[in-house]
Amino acid sequence: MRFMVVKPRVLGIVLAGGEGKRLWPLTADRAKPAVPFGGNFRLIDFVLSNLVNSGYLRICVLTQYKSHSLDRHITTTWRMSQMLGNFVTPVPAQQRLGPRWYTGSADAILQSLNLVYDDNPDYLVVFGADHIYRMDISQMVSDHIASGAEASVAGIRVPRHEATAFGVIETGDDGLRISRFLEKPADPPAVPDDPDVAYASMGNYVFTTKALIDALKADAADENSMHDMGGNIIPYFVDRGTANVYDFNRNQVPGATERDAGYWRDVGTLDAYHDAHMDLVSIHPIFNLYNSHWPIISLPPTLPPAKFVENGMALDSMIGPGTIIAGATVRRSVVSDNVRVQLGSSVEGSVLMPGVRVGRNAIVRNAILDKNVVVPDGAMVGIDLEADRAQYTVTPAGITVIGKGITVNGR
Ligand code: ADQ
Repeated sequence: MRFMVVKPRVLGIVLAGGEGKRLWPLTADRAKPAVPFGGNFRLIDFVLSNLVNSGYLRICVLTQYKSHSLDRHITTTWRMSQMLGNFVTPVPAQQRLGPRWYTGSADAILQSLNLVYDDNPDYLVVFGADHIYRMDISQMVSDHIASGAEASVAGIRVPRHEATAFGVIETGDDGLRISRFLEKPADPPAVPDDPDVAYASMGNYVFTTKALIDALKADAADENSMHDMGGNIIPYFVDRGTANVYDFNRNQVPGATERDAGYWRDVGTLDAYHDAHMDLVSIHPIFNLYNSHWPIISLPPTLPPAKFVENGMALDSMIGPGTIIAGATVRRSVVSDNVRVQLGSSVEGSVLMPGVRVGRNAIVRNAILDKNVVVPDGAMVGIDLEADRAQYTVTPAGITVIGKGITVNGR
């Protein structure tokens, strides 16, 4: 007798409506998931690549805040074959349940349930859009199905002092069933075997469809709810005793190196964003963008290769197409496409987005320069932090961040 293996029907929902206040000024006129990352990607490309590489080709991206560049990016980069029934579709807030924007991430899904009814999936994969990582999501879905849980939460061990920014998970004796879930606790509980480590939610969930619909409806009727996935919906399933953790450590992605297996970064702050870039350029990269077995997908610009003239050079750096380094030195930096760095200048420990212009004899150190920033001849960024702070953003770790299109004051 032959058995037919019926693949479960899965719909991906990417929560991409976050404002990303802590990434200001990079989010001054774009949603956080649209913030450029790693030369020619945007943050959202990581979760979308993970979904697509995992075989999930039906994806709704829920947008809200300043969503124009995000919409444009999704429709130009992530167009899929509708004929095969595959899609990545940006779904803006539509006030389907009355004249209100999304009040929280759970409300975003509640207001978009028409998409779920239309697609009729068995399982919903609900993922955030703000993280740098590789993950085979089908392994988490398989575990979810085998466990019989209604909700599964991806969990990762993080230093306990960082866990105040996350949902923190405690499990029962089996290490699987979530016994307590605390959203952004002031004093995060440690894991049993290490007082300095907490078990954090990655903000990535798998739900059995009907169970999530019931939970969202119950939540909508609760006047005291913030309508937040981490704050309300996951605790609802924990109270019912039907929420499991999926340990990210168990996830295996083809082509991962010993160094970058298990890599996951929440780039919620400018310092975390800068650090994650430095992870890319270290000699043995802590996160390897060059793993072609699990590609991070984007649409490369149609530009000629990067060019180095007049002894211009770049060391321990990534340089995008269309960029010209002329008689200048770039070190430990991620330089995007269509950038110019002129004679006698030095760029170090920095992230330069598309279209940045660095004139002659200028210095850019430990900085993030958003699109089309101009650093005139002789100007200095990241040298006198007090002077930088008076005009731009300087992070707690001393990174100078200059917003889109600004011309830096010359000397
Ligand atoms: P946060 O990231 O702080 O914590 P949130 O701001 O809700 O939670 O963002 C989660 C995702 O939802 C992001 O991708 C964001 O863009 C999106 N989002 C936020 N508001 C939205 C809205 N109104 N409409 C659509 N999308 C929206 C969450 C969890 C924690 C977990 C961390 C991991 O709540 O438990 O530890 O993620 O980073």
